[in-house]
Amino acid sequence: MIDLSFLSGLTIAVLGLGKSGMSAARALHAGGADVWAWDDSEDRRSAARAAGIPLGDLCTCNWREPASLVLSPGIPHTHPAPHPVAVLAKSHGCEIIGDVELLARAQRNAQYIGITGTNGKSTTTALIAHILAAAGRDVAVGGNLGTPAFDLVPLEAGGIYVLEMSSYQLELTLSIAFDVAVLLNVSADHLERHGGMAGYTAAKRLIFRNQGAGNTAVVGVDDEISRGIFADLSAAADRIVVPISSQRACAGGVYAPAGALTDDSEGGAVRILDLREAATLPGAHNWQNAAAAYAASKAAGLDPSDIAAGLRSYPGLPHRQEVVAVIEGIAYINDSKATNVDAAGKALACYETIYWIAGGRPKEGGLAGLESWFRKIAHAYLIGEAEAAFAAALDGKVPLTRCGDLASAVGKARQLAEQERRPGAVVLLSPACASFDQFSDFEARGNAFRAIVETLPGARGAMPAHLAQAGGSTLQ
Ligand code: UMA
Repeated sequence: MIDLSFLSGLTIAVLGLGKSGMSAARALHAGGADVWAWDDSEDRRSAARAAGIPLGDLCTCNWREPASLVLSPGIPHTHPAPHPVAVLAKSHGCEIIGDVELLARAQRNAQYIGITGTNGKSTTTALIAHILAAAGRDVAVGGNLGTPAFDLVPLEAGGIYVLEMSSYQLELTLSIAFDVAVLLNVSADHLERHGGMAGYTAAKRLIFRNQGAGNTAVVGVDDEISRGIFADLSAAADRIVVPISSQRACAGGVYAPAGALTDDSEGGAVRILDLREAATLPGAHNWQNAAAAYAASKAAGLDPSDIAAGLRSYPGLPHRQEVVAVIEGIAYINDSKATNVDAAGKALACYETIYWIAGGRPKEGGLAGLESWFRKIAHAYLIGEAEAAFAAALDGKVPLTRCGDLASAVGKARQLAEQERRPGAVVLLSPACASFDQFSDFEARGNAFRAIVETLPGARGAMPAHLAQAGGSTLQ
């Protein structure tokens, strides 16, 4: 456990006893802090009590005592309305911080790589950690990715924390200077929580806060907002700034148009790898992730050849275009994490003949924006609350079957795919919907898909060639 004994004797309030809050409260209690923990849910408070965490009602306590309020990232402290406890803390001058801030104060000798962006940050985080670990570096990976800061191991000097940072977490991380900070892209998300696009962008920008000489900023330049941030950081000239792109060559940067990963960061473009060889990184969105991971790993001191080896051996993340089986030459792909149209479009872009399982609890806008991929869809299998609306949207454009549930959809997709035997066929679960109508979360939905596929008759085969080349266009 990470040692927090430097806080021994201090009163620390902890609000939110989910994953991150429980983990922080435990570490604080073990370190000798006087912990006042609270959660608005009685169930969570009971679980904390059972785990020996001292509770204190933070709405009625004496706010002159706590030195800090450790707030869970999901709890608002500004927009749409601050939690009453955050208001009390602020009015008494008590700092409001998150678990990553505490980690940085506790583990001062470690290095930190932080990754943010609207899309791709989990993959990029996992990819960087994989590349560093495969090259023999001492790494701990977590943050928004799922493992809270205080479930990570303590690292000696030379060890590297690789942390996925959400906009929520960045607002609660005050003093950290990331040795390497990565911003992949910015598009509209979590707007209610940040009071609009300007607030969301400002939160994302915090990944670069406190950086200085010797630190590296890796910045995507494929969207306008990130390009603006890149221009600002470059103009400030107070740190190393590396642009990355999946779309075009960028001077002094790392880029991968058509999957051709190229390093131009040292003056002179050097071809590193054809990313179409990296079967677990299909599509242009993953080529941006790979370019960012390359730039970050190089900034952390790795050789290009070690980074290329790590990119090749990356096993992929569950529920993100995860190939769960190959049966009769047909790949079954679990992309349950695609809970919106944007994410589903990225997966649809990667394959040529798609037996597409979609639906669940629909998001605003339905399937709008996916029209350009309809030509690749051999047949759509619709499930969940979105079934009727998606059927109406696809009617006359894509052959479809209303299936009700996932098991029926997989069964019907398999039957037709095996009957048609079209080249490059994939059965793709990429729902473009939330899962909550039929599952507890996207992971439960993806696990259910995997379980259903694993019961299908037929042996697992080798990765078909069309998957190794997903993303498609010819390397120039
Ligand atoms: N709670 C209150 N009062 C409130 C609201 C919540 O007491 O007004 C309590 C809840 O009862 C619950 C706890 O707060 O017990 C939940 O806290 P939380 O929502 O911060 O969730 P954690 O379980 O601590 O998980 C958090 C991240 N969750 C969010 O940011 C919403 C996880 O990111 C992260 O993996 C985890 O810490 C470990 O670092 C998840 C996420 O959805 C994956 N992130 C968002 C995203 O990716 O879009 C930002």
